[in-house]
Amino acid sequence: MHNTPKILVTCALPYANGPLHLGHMLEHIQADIWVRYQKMRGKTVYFICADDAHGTAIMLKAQKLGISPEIMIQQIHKEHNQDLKKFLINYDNYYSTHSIENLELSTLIYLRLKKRGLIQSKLISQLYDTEKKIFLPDRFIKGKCPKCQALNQYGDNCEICGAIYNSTELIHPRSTISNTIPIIQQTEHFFFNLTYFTNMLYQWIKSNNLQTEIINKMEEWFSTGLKSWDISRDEPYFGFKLPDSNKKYFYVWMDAPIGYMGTFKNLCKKIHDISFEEFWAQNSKNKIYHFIGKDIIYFHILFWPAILEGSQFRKPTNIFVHGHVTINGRKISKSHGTLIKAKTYLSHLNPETLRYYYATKLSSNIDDIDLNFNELIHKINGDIVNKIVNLAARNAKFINQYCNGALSNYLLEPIIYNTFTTAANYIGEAFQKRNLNRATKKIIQLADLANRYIDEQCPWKKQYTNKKQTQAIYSMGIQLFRVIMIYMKPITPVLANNTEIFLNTILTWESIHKPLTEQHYIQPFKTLFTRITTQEINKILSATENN
Ligand code: NOT
Ligand code: ZN
Repeated sequence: MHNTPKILVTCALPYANGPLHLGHMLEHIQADIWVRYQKMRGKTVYFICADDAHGTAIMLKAQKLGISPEIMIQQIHKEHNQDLKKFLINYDNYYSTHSIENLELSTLIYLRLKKRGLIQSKLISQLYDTEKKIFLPDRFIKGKCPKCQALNQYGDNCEICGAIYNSTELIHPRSTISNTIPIIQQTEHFFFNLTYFTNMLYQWIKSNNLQTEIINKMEEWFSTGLKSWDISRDEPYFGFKLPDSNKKYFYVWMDAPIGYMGTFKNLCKKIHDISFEEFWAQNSKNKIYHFIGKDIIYFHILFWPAILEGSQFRKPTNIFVHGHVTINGRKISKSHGTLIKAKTYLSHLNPETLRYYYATKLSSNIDDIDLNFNELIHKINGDIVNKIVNLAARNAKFINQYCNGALSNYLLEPIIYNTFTTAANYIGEAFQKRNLNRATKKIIQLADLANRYIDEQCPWKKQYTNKKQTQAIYSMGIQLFRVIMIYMKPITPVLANNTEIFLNTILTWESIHKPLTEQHYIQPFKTLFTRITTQEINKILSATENN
């Protein structure tokens, strides 16, 4: 056993009530690239995710489809899993929160919290749909804003004036499930005492190197004070029952983060050299990182660490937050025609196009990221096809045709080669810190440099006069291409694998400093990447409109 800490990486758990779309894919791609980079640097990493399978929305969706929620979440799980695989997201386990492991852990955690007096019951008033016989979650209620009188606002906040209120304050509320007027009814709920953890959380956040934007946000929350958190829901509900009540369920947001642990626990059953405790025990030296979007920070930097602390488990090492995706400048929504399914994208374009495109836009800040399809075409055809892959094509031609695939056994331009290898520090740090935009920019600068070098050598004018020299120039081009592809490997793993076949070598980070100069033969060049066309983009967009 060695002592370097192992790493557990998670993405937010997608809801099991609809298909994955390109907004989801940003996070899975960001995390997958980071994980692949860590593995290239010799780290042991476990990468997990799951479907978030509980809650009223999922129950109602299944009802609408006329199937049981169990069947629905199974079908959706299968689809999510397939989409993720096709986008080359390399999960060690893609599981579900509706699992035995999660039930056991949720129960254990709840009982530990209860034993420490951290769970209190309170009577609260909620809107109740008498026709559907269900307490209404805020998003299934619409009414007039109590503050600005705007019509058609949801039960928790007003999209027009920004007011935050209780659904019982809404004027003329209406259930969007049955379209009837709900009544106010009292019910007993269970609350987790978040306030108790105020100091611990403040210290934890301050000492954990979170992104600055997150720290600012959090200061805001602390200044208004942390309140108890309602962790129970009434029946009918799809989820886990509280261990001490026959009629109350865990709120989906309670068992969702515990789903990270449940998924890991399930992985431990499949892989025998890891144990649950070595990651989740309070004294664990291993690292846990959660990749999430900025809409769910509250859950991850307040509730989750408090729940873990309260139940004697370790807290995450860090939370990596990204911004939201907009598509051609617009928010992702079905009504805007911007909800592009992962599957639709996959049926027209190579997944590595999106992986690369997102990489060029991703950084460690939480700004939103616009997916612009013109820019996508431009970047794929300009950077990957014209600059990177073409570098291989133009240099391989002579080597294949006149040298039997043999590269020169020396480096013609060690100084240029050196420029490429010293970039490893900069690019490595950019990967490490999730500044993928910097990494790709540097990679493309190197590709420009390599192409310019080949242009300047103009070897085609000399090729028959001095074959050895020409071979050395073209070999130089191949050597530089190889280094570029090592840097690209976490982003475009299939392109990297095909490059490995073409170059007869494995692209490893350590081999950056070892050019292929010892009697090395390459394979005949085959197309490594195809251009994107506007027709393909139009097909994606029109399939989306007809959704
Ligand atoms: N299903 C949620 C969402 O926003 C994410 C749950 C992430 C897991 O899509 N939990 N926590 N905390
Ligand atoms: Zn309002």
